[in-house]
Amino acid sequence: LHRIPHPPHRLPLIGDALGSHPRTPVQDSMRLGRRLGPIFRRKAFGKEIVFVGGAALAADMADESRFAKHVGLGVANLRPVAGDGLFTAYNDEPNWQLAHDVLAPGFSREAMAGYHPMMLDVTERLMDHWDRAGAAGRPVDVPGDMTKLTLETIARTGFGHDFGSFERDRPHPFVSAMVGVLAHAQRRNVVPDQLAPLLLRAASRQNAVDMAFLNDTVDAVVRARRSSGGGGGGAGDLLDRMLETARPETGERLSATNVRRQVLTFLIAGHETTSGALSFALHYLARRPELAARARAEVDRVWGDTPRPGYDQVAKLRYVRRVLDETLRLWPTAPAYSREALEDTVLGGAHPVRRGGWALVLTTMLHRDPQVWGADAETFDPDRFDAAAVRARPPHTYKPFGTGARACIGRQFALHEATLVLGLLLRRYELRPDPAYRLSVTERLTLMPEGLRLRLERRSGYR
Ligand code: MNH
Repeated sequence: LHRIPHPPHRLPLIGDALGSHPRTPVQDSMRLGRRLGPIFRRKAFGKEIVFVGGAALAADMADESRFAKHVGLGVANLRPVAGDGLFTAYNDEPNWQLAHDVLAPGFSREAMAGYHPMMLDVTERLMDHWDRAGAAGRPVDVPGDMTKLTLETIARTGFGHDFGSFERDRPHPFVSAMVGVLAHAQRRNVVPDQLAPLLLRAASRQNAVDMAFLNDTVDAVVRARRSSGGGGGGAGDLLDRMLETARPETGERLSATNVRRQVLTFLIAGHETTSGALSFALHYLARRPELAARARAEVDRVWGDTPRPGYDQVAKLRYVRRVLDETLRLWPTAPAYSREALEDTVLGGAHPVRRGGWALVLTTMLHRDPQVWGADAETFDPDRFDAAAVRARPPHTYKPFGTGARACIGRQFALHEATLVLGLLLRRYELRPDPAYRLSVTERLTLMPEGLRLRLERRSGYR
């Protein structure tokens, strides 16, 4: 450990905590990483965390024969609410493999094609809402509206449930409770365990209320399905799979408690990060009209004015997809993941790690490593993802969806949804940024552009 740099002025007890803010741990760590290099450590109140932001080291940690997902920090802090659900399960918990096997077919091509019309319906709801704002000359609240959109999408496609987000002026209470729980889990990382009961007493009480609300919401969704006798939309959605799929060899099914945790996991993991990705993408497109024009020209060329582009039409938007890839490079909305050593090993040929030892991969820094991305790594440039450029890059340098067996199960879902939505929005609107806006990133385990508002102009003659 002594060979890994840390900030120079370490104080007793609070360690390296000075100069960092509990609300911006990722951005503070990025600042440190720029000073301290590809691997560094931060200590506060006796807890020391090793951060990896260099591409070579992150690639070494992607070796599944020596490293695996570590359930720590923010992920571990979500265990009280998400338990052994897919995202928060320990690698050796039997419910991980069982739920993975039961749910993976829910993300197949065929399943996705079944979700596609519902994704279109939800985007049309958003566009009604945006048409009204545009006509009245009112700016739209981008992260707020992207959250409505992505929450409705996962709720309807996965669970046959309608939160009615677009009929509300304020966020659905499910979203407020979720934001509370995520922010609390982040907060617990920076408050020492011994002081948590004291410092976070009121916050813990609120957290318990939020958790109860999330569970009640989920229970109502499951109850409705059980009493309607299953068959949400008839297609066999995620909830049907959770309730009805049995392991062929053993007949084993997910327990009622586990179903509750999976539903909650998917309702949260299935919308929060996609909402951030869409919001950051719209920020960059509004700021860079020449890039928006290029993306829009592609949509016009590929879709024409087909009112409802089909499932297969979405993957044809290659440039729109690159805009998303580049957005998730600069702002991977799940900004870090942890990896632990399966056996005693040496990281990057230089840093001995004991079995069980772990480090946090800071994806935001990995994605800006100048060795891989060049001296202009901080610049938004979708052409970094054209086919030739991708082929020329070493493997394991781009990880917005994590890595290995525990990588994101919803990746195709998120990319399909986000490409479809961006395509529809670009085709219909010109995006006008507020010239005074400066990107401000808020952290609640995930990343989101704070206070982003855009004005819209309907393009004449287009859908
Ligand atoms: Mn998703 C795991 C990022 C969209 C459901 N997701 C992960 C991980 C990352 C991630 C990173 C790995 C975390 C870790 O190693 O600890 N996910 C994203 C991003 C988007 C996203 C950036 C959108 C953009 N995720 C989605 C969607 C769904 C989803 C959409 C569901 C519909 N994600 C999951 C689940 C896991 C996961 C479930 C846990 C998978 C597992 O451990 O088996």
